[in-house]
Amino acid sequence: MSDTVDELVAGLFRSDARATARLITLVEDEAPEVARIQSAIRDRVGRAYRVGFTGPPGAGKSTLVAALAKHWVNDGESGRVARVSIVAVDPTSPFTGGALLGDRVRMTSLDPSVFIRSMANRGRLGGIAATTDGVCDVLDAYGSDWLLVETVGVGQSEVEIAECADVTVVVLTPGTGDSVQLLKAGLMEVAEIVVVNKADRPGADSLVAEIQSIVGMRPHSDVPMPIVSTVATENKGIDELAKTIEEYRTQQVSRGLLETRRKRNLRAKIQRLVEARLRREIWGGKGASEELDATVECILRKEETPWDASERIVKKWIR
Ligand SMILES: Nc1nc2c(ncn2[C@@H]2O[C@H](COP(=O)(O)OP(=O)(O)OP(=O)(O)O)[C@@H](O)[C@H]2O)c(=O)[nH]1
Ligand SMILES: [Mg+2]
Repeated sequence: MSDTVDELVAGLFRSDARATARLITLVEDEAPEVARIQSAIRDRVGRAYRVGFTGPPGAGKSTLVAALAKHWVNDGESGRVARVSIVAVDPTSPFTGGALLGDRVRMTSLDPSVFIRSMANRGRLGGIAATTDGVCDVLDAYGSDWLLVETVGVGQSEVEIAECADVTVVVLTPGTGDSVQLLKAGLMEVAEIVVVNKADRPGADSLVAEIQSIVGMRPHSDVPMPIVSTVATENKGIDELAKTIEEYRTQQVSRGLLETRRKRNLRAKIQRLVEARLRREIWGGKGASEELDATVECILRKEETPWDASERIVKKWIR
């Protein structure tokens, strides 16, 4: 017989990795037990510091995150070994199964006190952010000090992931040409710390200079944005990056900004969940698809405009 949610949560609180993994699977699968899990763990959520990492494919995010995890595990604050959890979100198509496996393999060589979870961004009703957030909550209750969330930043996903994090680190690389474009396009919106990884490659210094000039043009650039150069494969710059993140957290806590940030994240989370629920109600119900088809025909026959159709459908739900 399979374990009940209560048994699994008891296991989670004992930091049992197997129970934790099972709970994460339930959250990932958006199982009916999710509501129960959330209320069972809520008192233990909020202690972990959540660091989001985003950037173009292949920038070295996984390598960097693994190096940081090692750093924090070995260099635990207050003499105690820190517990680090990693969530790698793969927002690309199912064809990247190989890359996902690559991540798992590359990271399993880490310390056993590092909990790693890869998840694919497929068919999430509530969107990737809601699921990631739920998984992070479980890992928070597990007792993580550091929660590192990696996602490829190529579109909207990085904005959503930023809403799950206490701080967002954007990872760029020299020599590819797309880094500066991405930064201008949207990554800048979420960047709080920038990493120039693969600094062993030509063009690292000029990339730093370019980033500095872009950062300087931000409308609210009252605080300078930290830019850290790293060579993740050689463990270079990892100590400095860890220190930068720690200082960022200290600043956030002492200025009351962490609380503000978490409130803002929570607002976004509630909105996302409500919207997902409404989408399910409206389009997931019986006959919804047929009604949509019929509406299309009506519009094509010029009997209704798309605007009128949307009004009619919305009015069915808002009374
Ligand atoms: N030269 C050099 N190579 C690096 C560095 N960091 C990572 N790499 C290599 O870059 C490749 C991609 O690294 P990953 O860590 O998988 O990059 P990623 O950003 O996680 O990739 P995706 O998750 O697929 O987007 C690997 O072959 C790494 O060994 C670095 O600092 N210098
Ligand atoms: Mg990766």
